[in-house]
Amino acid sequence: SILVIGALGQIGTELTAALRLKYGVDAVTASDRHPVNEKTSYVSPYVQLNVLDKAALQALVQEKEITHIYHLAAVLSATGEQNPLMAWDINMQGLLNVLEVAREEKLEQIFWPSSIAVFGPDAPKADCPQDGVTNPSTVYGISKIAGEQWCRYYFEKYGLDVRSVRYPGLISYSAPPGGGTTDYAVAIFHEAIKTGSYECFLAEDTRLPMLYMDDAIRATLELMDAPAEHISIRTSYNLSGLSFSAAELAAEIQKHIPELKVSYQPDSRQAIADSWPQSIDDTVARNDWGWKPKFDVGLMTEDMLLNLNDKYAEKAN
Ligand code: VAH
Repeated sequence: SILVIGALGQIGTELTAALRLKYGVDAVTASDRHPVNEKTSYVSPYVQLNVLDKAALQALVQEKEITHIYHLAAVLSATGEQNPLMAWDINMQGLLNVLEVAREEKLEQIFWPSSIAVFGPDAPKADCPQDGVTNPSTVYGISKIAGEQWCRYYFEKYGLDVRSVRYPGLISYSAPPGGGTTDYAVAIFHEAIKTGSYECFLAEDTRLPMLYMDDAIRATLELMDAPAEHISIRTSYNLSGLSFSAAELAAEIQKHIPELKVSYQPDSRQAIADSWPQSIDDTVARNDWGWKPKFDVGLMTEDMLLNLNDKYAEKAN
């Protein structure tokens, strides 16, 4: 059966739902470090698990007869810069615990997300290639590039079927992101509906690689379903979907909510954003396992507003 680690996070909530739709609710155990409460009831069967506790992870894998792990728990770029060594410990030790348990328990497949944050200021800004130079500026990026090398090591040395994609900034309406530099692209939708004004923490011309969550989840499932012999990248696949500036996103939302007012007050996250590519080349993913995004900025904006309006309408009732 399947274990999702970090099931309460921005990706985890949606990946848990998608995996349950595909394999059945009882085939997927959701876990996160939070204790069981009313929020976790939405993703039950749920187990509290701190991925830094290797023994607890191993016991859970044995008890639930886990064969696949989707390990999503991590500290993101902005939060990581506030507490570098904590971010390194959680991101690195968490992954190593998963890889070791997977090896010892002979698990069938592991998924682990990397990020375009593995690229730094000396990587190509436009259409950054799969083999672009990776000198990350953030601890988060360092933990992701190190993690990619560990994934490849466990594949080559132990034959562990670990697969990974370098997610761009992810935009979704289900669970709020936590501590990312691209979170502005989610917050702006909520503020557009709630207050009609948004103060963006990045400059208006900041252009970053982004992906709509529906596409990100589909990419993950398609990668995991691809025949092993088609997988030529055992570090992590570049993934691309959208690329837009903060101003372009604001303008797209204003087509639906003309009264939206956006101001731009760059903060410490600007330096992180400026260190990343503005767009990504994902030719290798397209060639190896047929990746193709479906959502452009227009479709994404419509889908986000539609679902958030419903969400806020429910709250109002
Ligand atoms: C972050 N959302 O902002 C994550 C992601 C490419 C950005 O890694 O840290």
